[in-house]
Amino acid sequence: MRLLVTGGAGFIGSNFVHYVLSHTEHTVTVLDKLSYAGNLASLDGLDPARFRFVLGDIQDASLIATLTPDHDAIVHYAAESHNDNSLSDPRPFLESNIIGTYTLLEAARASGIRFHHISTDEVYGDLDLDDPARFTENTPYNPSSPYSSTKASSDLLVRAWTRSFGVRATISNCSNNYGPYQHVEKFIPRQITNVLRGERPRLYGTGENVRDWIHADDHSSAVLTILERGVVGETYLIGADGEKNNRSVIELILTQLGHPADAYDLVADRPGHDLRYAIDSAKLRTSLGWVPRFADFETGLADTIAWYRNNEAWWAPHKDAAEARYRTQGQ
Ligand code: NAD
Ligand code: TDX
Repeated sequence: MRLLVTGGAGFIGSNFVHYVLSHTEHTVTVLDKLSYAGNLASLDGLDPARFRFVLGDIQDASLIATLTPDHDAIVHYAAESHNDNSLSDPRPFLESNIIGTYTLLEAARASGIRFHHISTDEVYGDLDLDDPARFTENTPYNPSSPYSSTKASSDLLVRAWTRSFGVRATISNCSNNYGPYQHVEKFIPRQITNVLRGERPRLYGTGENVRDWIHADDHSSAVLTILERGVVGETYLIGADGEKNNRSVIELILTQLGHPADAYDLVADRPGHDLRYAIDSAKLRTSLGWVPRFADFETGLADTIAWYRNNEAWWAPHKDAAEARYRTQGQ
């Protein structure tokens, strides 16, 4: 396949591009506007015979119309992705996540190419800590933040364009990713790079909030599976049974880096902070035979810590700006 990957200079998109080029024969064009979260250095070293980069915005319909004839599928990662930013300035989230997705759907409709939409478990809202239920494809939408409500909006647009206009689309909703190339504003890279710089990790509220962690490579293999074998019109949840509360993740990072497990600070909680996410990925595993490879979070986390230790030149230029934003929020 010839894949047009939007947002391929971001965290999960760049991991997907590396994964596709090393595990398949597909070719990749990345379309990315290089927002503060996009980084061309995340795409260094790729084979120019199978990879090219196009600078541009997913809201630019005429640019996208020039790209669709040369591709078989759009894999749509581009989005404003950080909940905290969506609380301080929601507008870019509406523009990129809703209007951007609409623009790409219109391009898929006009050209007839396959469309895969990358979304999040946050569209389902949150669960109580002791709730035995996990999210499934049938859980009602109930997003909490400006970010998750724009992702929910984009999912609904994809469903409508499939039903009303016959766009050949699939959707995946994945849990929290970790791995290399994640922006230092996000939880795990923020804490790792704080400790590497001699600063204390910052835990929101009491740290009891639970996230369901999956390695970015497992997310990539799941998306590839859906692209190659998924049924058009279907939604698939992606998760790897990785539930952990935030406090235990910070304690693991500190101990893996040789510090006392309690050497962190409690800071102001995120307004509207979702308590717990948990994914039941039985449909993807049963119907498409997908299995995650990174079963052990502690090993995956150790690899990720090693990556940040060895790639300071990648993250250091962005660290001060991210921390300056957090300081204005008391976090
Ligand atoms: P990211 O913020 O690291 O990267 C987003 C990329 O999209 C950046 O390269 C940015 O430049 C680009 N982009 C943003 N707006 C654009 C626009 N209008 N036009 C062109 N490019 C644009 O995000 P991420 O964490 O890699 O998330 C990627 C996707 O995966 C998002 O759709 C997100 O909702 C989804 N997702 C993320 C997670 C997670 O844990 N990070 C989990 C589930 C789903
Ligand atoms: O410094 C911090 N301290 C802290 O306790 C930060 C940055 C976060 N947190 C908490 C908030 C969350 O409970 O850690 C948890 C994870 O925070 P984020 O990395 O901001 O992720 P989250 O809000 O869970 O959303 C992520 O997963 C779902 C991605 O950013 C989304 O794009 C994806 O849809």
